[in-house]
Amino acid sequence: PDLRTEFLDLPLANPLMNASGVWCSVASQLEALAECAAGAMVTKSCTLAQRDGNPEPRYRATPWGSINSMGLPNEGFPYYLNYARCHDYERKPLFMSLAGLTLDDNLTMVAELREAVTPVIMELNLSCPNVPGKAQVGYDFEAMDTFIHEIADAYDRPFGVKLPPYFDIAHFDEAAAILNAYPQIAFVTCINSIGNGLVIDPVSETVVIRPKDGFGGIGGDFVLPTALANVNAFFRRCPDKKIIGCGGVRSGEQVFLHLLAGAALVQVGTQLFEEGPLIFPRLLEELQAIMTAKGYDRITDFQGKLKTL
Ligand code: RRO
Repeated sequence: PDLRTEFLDLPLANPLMNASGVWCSVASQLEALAECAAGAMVTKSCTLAQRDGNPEPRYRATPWGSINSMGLPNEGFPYYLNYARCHDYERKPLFMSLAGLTLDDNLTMVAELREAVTPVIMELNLSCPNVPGKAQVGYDFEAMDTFIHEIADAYDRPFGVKLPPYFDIAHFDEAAAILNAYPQIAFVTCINSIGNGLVIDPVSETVVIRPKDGFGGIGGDFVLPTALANVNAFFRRCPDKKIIGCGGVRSGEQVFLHLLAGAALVQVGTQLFEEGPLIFPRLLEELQAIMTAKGYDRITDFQGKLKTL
């Protein structure tokens, strides 16, 4: 089967990429992603200035997924912009995730990105759950509309937004209506981690990460049905936008499910953290095996073709 695909008129070898935050914080990791089998890649969400993030331990995997409260540790916007300037775009597209602590910080970064001579694609993170004292913009629809309005005014290229998971049909409707008012929003990435879960170790009777009394964003197997629901909800509601799926991918089967639900590209977070970039050739082989068994020759044969009863 042929795994080649397109995104915003760019050709990709396949629809896989990392989820922002995993394996993309420093140049050595970004270079590994550039060389690996993934069809595209994204940088760690950045702020204007470098940040150390929250105290460790701040990530823990369990057999069913992960919890993290990293707190936006990153090398700062200029570092990732510098990587973006050197990236080999012939090899694969590069996305740059922005997560400024304020709207003004985002506007400053966007103004620089606009002037930068690089085809990097912006993914605006509206859903970081882990900065103490900062509510997620994606859960405050008025703030989200204002944010997007100002960014769209300041940025003259197509861009995307990374959303938190929603759990109510009314919220899917409201979020989609806001996004649909901005033709410049070319894609929507669903989902960020399910915010503020709590993993408890029954033996030690303690939480497993230090920040925020143990509360953190949940990823991995736990989040797959929520991720698929959000992908499909926005796929149905935003016909003029692309959806990037993220959440609960550990084998080719979950990649297949995201594509079926309407994802154009599929990101891998928790399981990439656990396996490293060699996960990508494995996922691609597993996806191809599923396609072969089903008689599908290319991704468009089933992408977005989820059946209802
Ligand atoms: O750095 C983090 O704590 C973090 C971010 Br910015 C995010 O968007 N999602 C997440 O699970 N962790």
